[in-house]
Amino acid sequence: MDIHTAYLSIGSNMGDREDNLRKAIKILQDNDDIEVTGCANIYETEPVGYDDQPYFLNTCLELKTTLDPYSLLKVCQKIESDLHRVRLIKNGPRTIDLDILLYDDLISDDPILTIPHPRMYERAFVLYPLKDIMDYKGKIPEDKSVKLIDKPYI
Ligand code: PH2
Ligand code: MG
Ligand code: MG
Repeated sequence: MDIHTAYLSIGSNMGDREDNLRKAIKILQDNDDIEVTGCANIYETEPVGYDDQPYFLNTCLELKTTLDPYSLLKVCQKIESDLHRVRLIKNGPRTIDLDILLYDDLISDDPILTIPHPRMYERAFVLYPLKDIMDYKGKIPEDKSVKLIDKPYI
């Protein structure tokens, strides 16, 4: 079976934010079809889009997986529902959000799963952690604050 490389962005701004990130990572690590091969630092980030909500913790992961993109999306959505994510406001507070950023060099404009993630290059909260785990040489927007949480990860 082919092994693919995917990058995810994960974020939380409700409840124990760090614990939510760690729980999501653990569930991914426990999945037989996924190996977590890279973890970025955790950053505390100013909310983007809908401002009137708490700051997020964000990070990014590199995965090796035999799953196709839609199966990986299902895994991400199941983690979101298992960690009790409720959708109240678009772009609003959430216990956990897992977004697929990149999947090999796939380009897909399917509205169900657009890859690369359509807003990733506008978002410092994605690009800062992503730069920790991959060679990203592009510009990073500086309009919102992104602060490294100074703690060893995992
Ligand atoms: N996610 C959003 C909208 N805004 N802002 C930050 N800082 N971090 C996020 O993960 C985030 C956001 C929608 O998914
Ligand atoms: Mg998102
Ligand atoms: Mg999402």
